[in-house]
Amino acid sequence: MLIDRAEITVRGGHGGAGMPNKLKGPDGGNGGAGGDVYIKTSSNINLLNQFSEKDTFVAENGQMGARGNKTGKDGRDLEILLPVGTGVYDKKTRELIVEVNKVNERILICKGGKGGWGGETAELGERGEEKRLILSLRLIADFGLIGLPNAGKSSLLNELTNAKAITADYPFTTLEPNLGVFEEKTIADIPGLIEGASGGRGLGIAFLKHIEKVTTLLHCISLETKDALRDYKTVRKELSDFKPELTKKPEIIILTKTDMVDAETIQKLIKTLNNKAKNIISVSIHDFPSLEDLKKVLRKI
Ligand SMILES: Nc1nc2c(ncn2[C@@H]2O[C@H](COP(=O)(O)OP(=O)(O)OP(=O)(O)O)[C@@H](O)[C@H]2O)c(=O)[nH]1
Ligand SMILES: [Mg+2]
Repeated sequence: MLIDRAEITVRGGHGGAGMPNKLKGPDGGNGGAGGDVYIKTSSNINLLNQFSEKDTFVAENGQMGARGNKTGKDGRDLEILLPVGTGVYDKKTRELIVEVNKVNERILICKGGKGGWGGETAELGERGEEKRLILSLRLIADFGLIGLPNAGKSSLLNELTNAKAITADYPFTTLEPNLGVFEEKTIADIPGLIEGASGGRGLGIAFLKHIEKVTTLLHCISLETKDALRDYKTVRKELSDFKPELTKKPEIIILTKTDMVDAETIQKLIKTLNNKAKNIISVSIHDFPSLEDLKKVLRKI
């Protein structure tokens, strides 16, 4: 199951206390600094799963100063792995701290506390900074398969990529987005949308956010339908009700299951939809050449 939202608490290490002087002479060392907390970014989209078991992360404290003017050891930094596409929000202020979009970045999230001075006026170390974070993942993909339930989205993902998404002859087979890779481009298979999804119907809006970072929409319409234009408009309306910007993305209409209808019907439908998208293509997972044609179109984008 893809977990795309989590809450965690992170804290830098506390600074170590300074060592007071002994009566005889000035020999109390400073405390060491507490470790910082960093985010390290990764391409593994399943990383938010780790937080269902553990949700508090604390860097190491600095050590206390010692006699002989010895500074205490600094605490070790802590790294938390997060998938690219994660927005990191401060729960208290509700502000976006950072949105991670590149793999292998290291971003400071909480500073560790400074160590206290040792000596005559020896002090305690500073406390490490603490934050409650909301993590919200939106998949980043070159293509996003969208459409009504049962349109054949997951079946196409499986044909185009190495993914092994479950497909079945009933609506809402896909409950979580699936990802696959087609010649170095990522394709996301988004769960089926129905009328009212943006208002919470069906699987609701939980996964609509995953369309936000998709570059090109692959809008699947099953030729089993009685009214392809209506199906098309239903999905487009949900996109625009959720966020109008989604409808500005480049779109390819894919008429699926061509093996279920005759060629004349397909041609008629293509005409009806012609003014809706520049690219309309028809495929069947049982028709190899049609899949090759689809791949050619995807390669050009
Ligand atoms: N005849 C035929 N059946 C197809 C074709 N593509 C998919 N199907 C069947 O249609 C049904 C639905 O396919 P899925 O790929 O699960 O559809 P989906 O759009 O992912 O559905 P949801 O996950 O529920 O939104 C399955 O029984 C598939 O085997 C096709 O080209 N021809
Ligand atoms: Mg599916």
